[in-house]
Amino acid sequence: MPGRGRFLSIVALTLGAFGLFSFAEGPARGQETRARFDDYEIVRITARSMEDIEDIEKSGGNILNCVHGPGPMDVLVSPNERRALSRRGFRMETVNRHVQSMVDVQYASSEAVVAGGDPFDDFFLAYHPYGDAETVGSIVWYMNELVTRYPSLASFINVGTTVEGRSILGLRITSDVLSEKPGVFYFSAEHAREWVTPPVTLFFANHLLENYGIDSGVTETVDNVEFFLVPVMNVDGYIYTWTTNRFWRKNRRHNGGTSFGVDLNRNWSQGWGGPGSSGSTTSDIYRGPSPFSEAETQAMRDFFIDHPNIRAQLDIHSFSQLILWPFGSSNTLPEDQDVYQEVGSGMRAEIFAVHGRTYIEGPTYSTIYPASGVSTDWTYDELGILSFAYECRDANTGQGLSGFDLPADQIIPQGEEMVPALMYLANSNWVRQATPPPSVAAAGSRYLEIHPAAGFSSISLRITSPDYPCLDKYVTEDGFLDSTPTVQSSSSWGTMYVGDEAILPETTYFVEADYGVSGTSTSVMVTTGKLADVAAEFGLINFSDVSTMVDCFRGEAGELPLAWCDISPLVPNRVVNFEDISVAINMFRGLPSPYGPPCP
Ligand code: 0X9
Ligand code: ZN
Repeated sequence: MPGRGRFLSIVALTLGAFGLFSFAEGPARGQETRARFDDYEIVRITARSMEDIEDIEKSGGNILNCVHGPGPMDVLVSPNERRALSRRGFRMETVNRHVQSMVDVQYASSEAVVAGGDPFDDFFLAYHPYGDAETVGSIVWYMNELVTRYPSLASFINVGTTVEGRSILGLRITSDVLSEKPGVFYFSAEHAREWVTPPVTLFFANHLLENYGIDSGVTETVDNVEFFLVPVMNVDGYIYTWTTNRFWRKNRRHNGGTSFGVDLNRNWSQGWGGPGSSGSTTSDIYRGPSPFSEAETQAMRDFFIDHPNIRAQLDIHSFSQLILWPFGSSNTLPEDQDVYQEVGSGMRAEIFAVHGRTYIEGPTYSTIYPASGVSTDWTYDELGILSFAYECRDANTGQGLSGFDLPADQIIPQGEEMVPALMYLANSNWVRQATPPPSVAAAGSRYLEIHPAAGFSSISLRITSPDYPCLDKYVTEDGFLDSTPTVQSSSSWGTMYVGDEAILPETTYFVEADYGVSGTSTSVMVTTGKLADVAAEFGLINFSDVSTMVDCFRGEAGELPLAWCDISPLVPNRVVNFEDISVAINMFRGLPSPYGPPCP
């Protein structure tokens, strides 16, 4: 099933952050019911094997390291958990006894900023809850401010819906100087507790917007690249870290019993179930019951599929100061290892130049540890997207602080050092020298995806067969399987229109033709309603020509200028092979095709 069409929408901004759900770890009725860590400690344990790591997890200890591999581990433990680990023979050194006060400082900082200064200008002085457009100082409010302040450059995107029904919101940032450009997708907080990561994405968004028209490099990039920025992928989990448990990592799927959560960065399908993931529902690296079982990974997957111009992605995590690339599921180098190495070390140098922080780059498996079902492996392997994951500050040196509790006064330096690296990736040859993808792309042998530009008034699909005029055909907004056609079929030519209203921009429409007859002479064509835009939007098919033909068939534009030609070689098994529709249309246009001589 190809990706589904999506609407730009900020309708679902009510997030139900407080008090709508109940959780295994205790009721979530606002901040007074946040789990407290008064008697907790962070202890350091040296794990000798993966079995040790499993044992630590079984004891209830919450591993805080980025690196889940043999070696020193910082583990958050209650007094009981500490005793359980002791009984299992683990030797521990206490590295932090003040977990609760560390967490309190972070929660409090947001409120202080809202109360004290300008919530927009001071946004990066503190961490912030997810919130909504009306909640001043929240993440969604900040995005809404950016959209309001820079309406010609920034708009909301809604990637999809979480398991608890919230919208995964982000920003699209680009100018309208060009209509076709390569895209990059940067997202953060796939893991809920990695609080420094949403501000990185938002700091970058603000940087692009406030410097457009002022800084020539930013202006040139925003003119030539389409940015999709999602500060919080794991919305439910992130909210849960504010309402209930600061150290929550996974999403909030109910696994049954008292177990919640799937590690979203183990749930993508490439290498799913492999090393560095767990089948145990209580594990922090639980991979879920099946690949893409989770609403959040499905939404992201579909967004990538729906935006074939995306050439690079960055999945921003914390902590350990790393720049990672495929593969995580096996010790195999990617085919484009040279490109990864070049761009990876380029970004490392950009980061270092800002505040002298050292990041280490390399393939995930060999640089940190095996991790299967991670986003980067899927986007690279499946879609050919140049795919990186960052681990932000702090370095993994273990000063006894939780790496997820980076002091808020490091948010700005963290943002500052990331900006040039994120620019570097967007301006890499891989992104910038890409041929703009055609907006009409085959999504499988029986599908054609159409990406209409803004302002189109119709899509029509025409299928004719002299042998069999009663054709089955569907055009839907949301894939066609099991769905009722939303178009009227009219006229003996089988022309269909998607309603009479404007077609929604940014929505993918799927077209299927399944006529089920052995037509000796069969023709398929697709057109959209607004020819000027169409010509600019579609690189592959010259729709002006085709629609002229369609108009002729409708009797609206005089004589048919071209003859129909036989495209039966394109339709093996009586199913239109839409992969070849551009060939078919080239044939109509009199251009050469591998299927024989052009049409007369
Ligand atoms: O284990 C992970 O998922 C990542 N580390 S973290 O501490 N943030 O949990 C590392 C995996 C790297 N991510 C990708 N290669 N996508
Ligand atoms: Zn992470």
